[in-house]
Amino acid sequence: MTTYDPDRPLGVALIGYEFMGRAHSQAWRTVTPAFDGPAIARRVLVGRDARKVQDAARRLDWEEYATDWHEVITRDDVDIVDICTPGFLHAEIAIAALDAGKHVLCEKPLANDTAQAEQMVEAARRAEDRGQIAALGFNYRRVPALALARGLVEDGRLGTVYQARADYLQDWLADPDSPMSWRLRAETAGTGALGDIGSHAIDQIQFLTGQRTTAVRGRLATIVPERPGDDGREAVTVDDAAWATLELDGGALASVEASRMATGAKNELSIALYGSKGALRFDLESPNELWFLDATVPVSEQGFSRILVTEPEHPYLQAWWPQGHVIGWEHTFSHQIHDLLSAISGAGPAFRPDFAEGLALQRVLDAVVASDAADGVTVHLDR
Ligand code: SOE
Repeated sequence: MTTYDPDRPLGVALIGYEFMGRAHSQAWRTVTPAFDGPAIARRVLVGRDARKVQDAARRLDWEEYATDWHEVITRDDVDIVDICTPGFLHAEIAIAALDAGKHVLCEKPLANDTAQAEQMVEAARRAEDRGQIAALGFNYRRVPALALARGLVEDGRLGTVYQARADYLQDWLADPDSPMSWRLRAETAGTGALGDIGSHAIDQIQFLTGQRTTAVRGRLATIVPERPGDDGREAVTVDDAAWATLELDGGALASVEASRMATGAKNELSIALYGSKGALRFDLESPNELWFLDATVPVSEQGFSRILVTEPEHPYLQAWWPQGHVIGWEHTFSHQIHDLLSAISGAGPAFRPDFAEGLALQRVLDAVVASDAADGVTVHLDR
């Protein structure tokens, strides 16, 4: 089991070097110059294709590369295993790494189905008893504007939250000739827009309101049923778009929309919260801005005001540049790693979300699928 020794750098192994692997690599590189915290060593980048992973390790600045994650997770000089693979590999790697005594950071969603997620939570419980951390990477919790929004809700500035909305819209599948990939196959991705980006939207609703989902109605659509594959047209086996309404345990109602076919929307996570004392709005395409309406002032003076979330007083901003010098998407991953390292060293709070929260979210995703299969009926979740 790995125990934290401030005199020894924490060794990191990253599994996966595509889009998310690159984003995490960037964060492992930038976290130390930006934040105080434990020293780290970017030991090894892992991928199946030797030539590609060797090239990626050089470009992304890892000490070594490897093609077999089984060997890497038992290395004595590796303390943290960061999993950026497609979802169908999360469970096997995370469970093995936790059982080998390592801290684990796993990209969202936790798994491709609830059964896998449950096994991961069991492994996490065993590991947590030994002092290890099993962290789940929902990076948008670390957008400073959204962390600020959470703080405003917690401080009661919205009063009772009546309703919430989160839409995550992308358009990279709007062209019906966009090719097949692992993200479009159920056996590798689980679900489509629902799990990939709808999961962020649902996580934000639960994170920002501090409420849990108790009931779900959902619809899924595969708008383009076949796309170009290696051998001609191949069936798409996941959703292109998903819709859900959520009932939350604090009484709020929420709506969620996720689409990869929303023409013109590049990476639009737009969120709104409406409460008895105020309202909030956020759009990821303007990530440094949070819009707040204080409904406790006279109606004649009410209006949404734009908070430029770049002050050193704002969450995570002290680590970066002087006020007004905006930060972006990639920084959310540095914040995530900073929080993980703080939890490991004991300098900060326990890392959230953990695997148990990932399982709870997986149950919401499964409920959307079950509701869609039953023509949109309400699916209730156990508390
Ligand atoms: C692809 O749709 C994707 O990279 C997601 O997998 C990420 O979680 C999201 O942050 C951006 O879009």
